[in-house]
Amino acid sequence: MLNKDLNTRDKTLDNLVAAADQFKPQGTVIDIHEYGNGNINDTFLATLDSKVEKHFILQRLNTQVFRQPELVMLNMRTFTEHVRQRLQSAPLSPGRRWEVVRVMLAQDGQDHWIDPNGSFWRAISFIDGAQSFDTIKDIEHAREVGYALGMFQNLLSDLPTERLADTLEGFHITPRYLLHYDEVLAKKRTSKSPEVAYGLQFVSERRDWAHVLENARAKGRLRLRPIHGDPKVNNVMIDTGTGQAISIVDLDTVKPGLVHYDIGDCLRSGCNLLGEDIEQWEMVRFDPELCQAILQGYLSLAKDFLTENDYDYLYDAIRLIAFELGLRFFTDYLEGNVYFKANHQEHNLARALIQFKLTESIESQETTIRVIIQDMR
Ligand code: GN1
Ligand code: MG
Repeated sequence: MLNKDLNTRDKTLDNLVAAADQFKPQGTVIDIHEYGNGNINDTFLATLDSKVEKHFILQRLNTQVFRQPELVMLNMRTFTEHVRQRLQSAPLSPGRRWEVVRVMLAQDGQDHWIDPNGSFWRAISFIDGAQSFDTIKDIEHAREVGYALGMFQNLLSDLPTERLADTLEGFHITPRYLLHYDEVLAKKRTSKSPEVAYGLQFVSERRDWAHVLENARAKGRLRLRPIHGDPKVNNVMIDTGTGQAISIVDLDTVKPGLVHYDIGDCLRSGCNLLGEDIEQWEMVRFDPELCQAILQGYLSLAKDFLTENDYDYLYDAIRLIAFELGLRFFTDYLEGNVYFKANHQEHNLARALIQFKLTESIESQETTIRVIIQDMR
């Protein structure tokens, strides 16, 4: 039994090294281990015995989620090229640096490698001298997280949306998640634990309002732009020396969308100091001071491209993306954990309750949050 385990582990390691070898720039891979805590893809940090480039990020894409991984790579290359050119032509304010990751090519010149089992691998350059955090450390960090999102969207603001493929249809379109939720419920006889009953009730009380952003888009009040799609706190890289934000990583969901999805996602993640994976879900709350700091950082750049209508929907965006993520986790729990990686059977239920609690906290502070937004217009 032990031998069999060891064999399987060796095999996995062999596979990893084989994948890393496809992309390694120079030198030999001397270490490779799991990295970060993504809910979808498998991410590894590879270390080389080279002085030029010591590390790179190796990822196995989840092709159940990203059905057309080649398009994800195409978007990533379009985006990184665009930003590199923008940074060359319009320098940043003094004392600021901004990094864009590089998509690394495999030995055959492609931007990915498909292994003999059909797994889709890609490699991305590693940003040195920076780190990310799962939760916000202090007000300064909050401002930097907001700044990073403003910078990111600003760098993309002149890229026509037609240049980006829709790599994840329905992503952040809340009514689509509701449709799927209804389908899952229709197929399933749910055991009514108190937590499940709370979730069902929670969703049913908010389902009409959940169309708010898509209705505004349909009426032409909000328009599509290139967005990040997943700007949560731990995707913002902070320079270890200066404490300044220098990049946003995880570019799989860069595609056309509403900037509101990004703002909502950044705030639901940044203003929840307990994080999105804790046991005491009842303690979760939305911190308005952090909200103010993140928005200050964000608007220092975004004020140049946001419209009056955009401001009108900021509060709804904050409330909606927390609700939507709760709905997505809850649906996945009901469906048997088919989308998000789960460490145990109830993991996605626990995650859902955290986001629902956060939504409640946002709702209970609506006036305060609206005043914060109003004061920054
Ligand atoms: C997923 O895998 P990760 O952690 O980068 C998800 C996001 C969620 C996030 C919640 C493609 O992102 O939408 O906000 O989990 N990504 C996708 O932690 O669904
Ligand atoms: Mg992601």
